[in-house]
Amino acid sequence: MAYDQNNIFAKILRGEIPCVKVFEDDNTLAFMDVMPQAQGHVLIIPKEPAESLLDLSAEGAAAVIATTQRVARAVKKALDAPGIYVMQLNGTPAGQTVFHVHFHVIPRDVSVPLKPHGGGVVDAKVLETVAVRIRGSM
Ligand code: DGP
Repeated sequence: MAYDQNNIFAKILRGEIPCVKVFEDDNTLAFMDVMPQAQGHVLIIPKEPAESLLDLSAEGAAAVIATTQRVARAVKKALDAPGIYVMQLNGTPAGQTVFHVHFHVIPRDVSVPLKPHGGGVVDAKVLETVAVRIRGSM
């Protein structure tokens, strides 16, 4: 399948729809997931157009994993998370719903059940209160 330039993350990268940004550099962007599975759920994407990890260049993969590690450390610190779940889905059968490759960073605490994937939408103002703490820990 050809990369769809109109997928939602391509629109976010072009600034056509808003996101609550956590981090950006020349090759990657990190922003709050609007359907968080836990408080502090962040998505990390390469700027390179690639549907899945299997389509991404080695350079793009290196850049996105470096930012994922950086964000994971910041999320752990900001939210005092006992554990960090890193999730990455490729293809509809694996559960991928947005076809621009992305990594999920999700804080985990055994006493807090993980919310469903693609569940309820959280207001940007609420996400911003968490993002501010994560940005301050980077
Ligand atoms: P996946 O199923 O792995 O492709 O995850 C897609 C994630 O993207 C899912 O957790 C919900 C999130 N998401 C969907 N639409 C938007 C959006 O418009 N903005 C943001 N920030 N996240 C979105």
